Formats: sequence, structure tokens, C-alpha cells
Amino acid sequence: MLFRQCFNFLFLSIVVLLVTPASAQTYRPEYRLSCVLGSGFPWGQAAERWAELVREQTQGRIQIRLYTGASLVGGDQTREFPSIQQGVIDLAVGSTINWSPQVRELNLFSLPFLLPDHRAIDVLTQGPVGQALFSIIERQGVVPLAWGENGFRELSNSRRPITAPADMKGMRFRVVASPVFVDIFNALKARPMLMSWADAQPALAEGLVDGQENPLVVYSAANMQRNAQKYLTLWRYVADPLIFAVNSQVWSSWSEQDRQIVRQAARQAARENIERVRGEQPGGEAAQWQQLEASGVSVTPLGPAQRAAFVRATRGVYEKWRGTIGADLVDRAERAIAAR
Ligand code: X2X
Repeated sequence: MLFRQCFNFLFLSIVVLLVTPASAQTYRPEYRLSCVLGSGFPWGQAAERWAELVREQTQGRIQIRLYTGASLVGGDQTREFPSIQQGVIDLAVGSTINWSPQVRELNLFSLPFLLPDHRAIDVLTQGPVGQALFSIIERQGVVPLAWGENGFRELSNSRRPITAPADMKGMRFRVVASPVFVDIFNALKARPMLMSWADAQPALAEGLVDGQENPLVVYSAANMQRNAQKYLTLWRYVADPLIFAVNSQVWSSWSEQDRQIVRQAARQAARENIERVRGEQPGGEAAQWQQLEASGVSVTPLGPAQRAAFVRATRGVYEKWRGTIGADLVDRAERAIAAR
């Protein structure tokens, strides 16, 4: 009798487990999406767009709340990746720069002067190199879905026009707390100051640092010219792709149909984000920096010989980091770029 009751109970439990849709058990009322920049920037707009598409297309089954300023990690943007791994963050639109302290292969995009143009970024992110990077991230418990873009990073400062490495000597530049940037700015004999984005704003305003590096869209939206960042050098030394990603446990708690929706929504938001970032720079940024010049910013585009001097000065850093990133991966990237 007892045996029979036990058996019935077990049988029933198994049936209940099998027929209950995963959604009834595992969907949470809300998911946390982390982003460094807010809605005043294309990056923050991309995160908002992703959340909105997912909400609409899942008929509200997946509600995503956006936390800007990397607030889920107290503003410490280089802690974003481990926090997605641990589930403190459910989703993120994160920068390769901010995740590279943990995912060393992502330093690829920070190899100085590897990427000459947008096409070079695309052959990496949209090709086998991008797939290899996504597999590496996935093995670390984070499911990457699409590549977006923060932009090519340019150099600004409050002191003087920079046309040669010697102009940077002794100048204090705020950089993201990622070791490759320390190496690059040290090689240029400048003084790198490691700081989060949140701390960078007051530091620039108060003149605690002389300069910074960020894409033009960020420079403009953050009104950096008002923070005395009056000299701008267009050197495109590194690019800053974004990755739309989900914590792997959250990902597997969703139905197959909803995963497809989240993936497609990430791709759409990423596509629109890249168009927006690049669309604001028609004709190779010319229109945008001419506008900045009209507003009193001194813009210095580097000619080929000037650029070559920066390439030479940072070559040692490039070679040092080739090994850290993985010589194979860097070789593949170089070949893809050469053949673009
Ligand atoms: O901190 C920065 O400079 C920013 C906003 O561009 C990144 O998060 C990489």
C-alpha cells in the first residue's frame, strides 16, 4: 500500500514536471540590464531599444529594466562581466574594453592602430574572429548575441593640440581601468589615470586630469568641450565594439521561442546602433568634427606620417599584447583586415 502511494506520488510529480511549461516556473517579473552610458548616448539608446523590442515581442513575458551608469556594480564598469557571470546582472550591452580585464582576448580591439576603418571592425565582428570571441565568452557563462558599437576612440585634452607623441609627454589622461591602456599611454610618455566613467566627469571638470579618450559621439553627447576639453585629435587608435549578452542561467530559463525573440531583438538593436553611431559621422566623421570646430573645438586629424609616428611609438605594446590575446587570434585578425 505504502509502496503504491509512493509510486503514485512519484509518477504524478514526473507528469507535473513534464507538462508544466518552463515559463510558469522560471520567468521572473523583471530582468536587470546593465549599461555604462544612458539614453543621451547611442549606447544607452541601444540598450533601451533592446529592452523595448523584447517587451513588445514577448507580449510582456520578459520585462527588462535598464540600469545605466553601471549602477549594478556601483559604477565600476570593469566589474560588469563577472557580475553577469554571477547573475548579479541578467543582461548587458557591454563594451569590449570594460570586459577585457576578464576576457583577455577582447583586448584585440584595443591593439593600438590595428583597425584602420569601419570595414576592418566589421570583418572581425561579423566573421570567424567574432565567432571565436563569442565562443570564448559563452564558455565563461555569458551568452553573447550581437555586436554593437561605441565607436572609434579619439583623444581630447585641455592643454594643447596633439600632433605627435611628444605632445602628450607628461599629460594626465583618464583611461578605463584596463591594463592595455596603461601600457599604451605609458609608451607615449603620458600619465594614464585609471578611472571609471562616473569618476571621469568630475575629474575632467575640475581639471584633475588633462585629457581623455572616447568616441566622438560620446565626446559630443557628454559636452566635453564645456569641460575644457578643447583640443581634439582624430587618431582612431582603438575601436570599441559593444556586445549584447545574457547570463547563461537566465538564458536557459527562457523558452526556445523567447530566446529567438531576445536574439533577434539584440541583432536589430545592434544594427540600428551601428547605423546611428556611423550615420552621425558621414564622410568619415568630417561633418561631425567640422560642427565641433564651428563650436570652438580645435580638431586635429592626423595625416599618414603623423599617424605612423604614433604607430611606431606603440608598436612594442602591440607586440606585448599579441601574446596575451593569443598570437593565433591576432594573426587571424590581421589577415582578415588585410584581405578586407
Ligand atoms: O568609460 C568610458 O570611457 C566608456 C564610457 O567609453 C566605456 O565604458 C568604455
